[in-house]
Amino acid sequence: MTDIKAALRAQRIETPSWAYGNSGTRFKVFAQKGVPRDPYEKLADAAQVHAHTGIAPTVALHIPWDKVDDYADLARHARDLGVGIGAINSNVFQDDDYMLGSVTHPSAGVRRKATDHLLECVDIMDATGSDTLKLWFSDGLNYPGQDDIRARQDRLADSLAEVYARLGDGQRFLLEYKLFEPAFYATDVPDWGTAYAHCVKLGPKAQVVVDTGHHAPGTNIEFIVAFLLREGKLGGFDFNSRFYADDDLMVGAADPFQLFRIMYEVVRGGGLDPETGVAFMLDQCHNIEPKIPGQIRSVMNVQEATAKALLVDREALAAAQGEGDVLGANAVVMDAYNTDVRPLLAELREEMGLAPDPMAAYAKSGYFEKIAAERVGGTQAGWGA
Ligand code: LRH
Ligand code: MN
Ligand code: MN
Repeated sequence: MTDIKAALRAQRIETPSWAYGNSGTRFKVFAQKGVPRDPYEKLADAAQVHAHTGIAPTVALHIPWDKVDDYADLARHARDLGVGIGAINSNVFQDDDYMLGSVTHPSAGVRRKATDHLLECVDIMDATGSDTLKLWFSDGLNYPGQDDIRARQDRLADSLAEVYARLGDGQRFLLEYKLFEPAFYATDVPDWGTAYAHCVKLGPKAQVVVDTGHHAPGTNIEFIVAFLLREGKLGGFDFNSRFYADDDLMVGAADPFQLFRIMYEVVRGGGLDPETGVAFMLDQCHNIEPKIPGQIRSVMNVQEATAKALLVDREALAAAQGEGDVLGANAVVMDAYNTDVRPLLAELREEMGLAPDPMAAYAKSGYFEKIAAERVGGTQAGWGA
């Protein structure tokens, strides 16, 4: 149990700046009280999540949603709040120029603009001390024949190579794949295989990020995780839940069993060891639920799944597997999944000097009442407008 607690204490879960701003669907963005008016206030809210969970010490930025004049100053502000800047997320999808793509666009001028933005994101990594650039491309096609699928792969490879060459020591990029949306016929980085192939060609500073919402229904995500981890190419996760498409709901809400299975493969592959660099990031939007508690709940959901994964009796499992004991092996896994880990986590938090129930502690803290009174005219997260 001491080992399990040590592993849980060492786990780090990164929250996204865009989870704190107003968001919605393409039908409606619902404004909530007290939402941040600028990136500085988003960091203050993220610091609350860390204060109550103890395991969320970094915040991902999204450029230009989190554009500021002085990024070093933003990083200093984060440090003052007890948090740090995590992954820098690029945005080459919210400009009229990108209607037909960004780095895969048929026009060299648009491709230049997109790649320049990615390079600017590396400058921001330098200024903030972030070690991770996250690349997601909305590039794709709506109709057969619209553009040359193969040429678009060449253009993608050229841009990635340029960005890769710009990375400094200790910096990396994570390439995110997504099955569909906004493109409906063909996406240029649609799956882990495409992302993996580009990353392998580039080298060790390029890895794949698995956004749990970016797969076809029924996809065995834990298999992808096991495979990428084995190859040293699992850069991290964008955690969220989906029922139908890229729903961006709270991780572990739709399918806690899937989250457990994913976390078991992480544990099995050694991915909880910080040395492996596997980043546990949330990529969610809280459209109808309050944002800070939504993030706290999500961090707790990942932590619960991790605790259950750590509880799997690996020796008993290996023995059952070795004997071909199908039901016995399955029972070992299900025993861990069916364990209520909440008392263990409450105990751990008390050992860490935290309140045992982060949701209740936040509700009691008065922080929401304070920001609701102080902040007027909070900004939109940038997503879902
Ligand atoms: C789009 C997306 C992607 C990015 C995020 C900002 O699907 O969810 O996962 O990481 O927007
Ligand atoms: Mn994502
Ligand atoms: Mn997404």
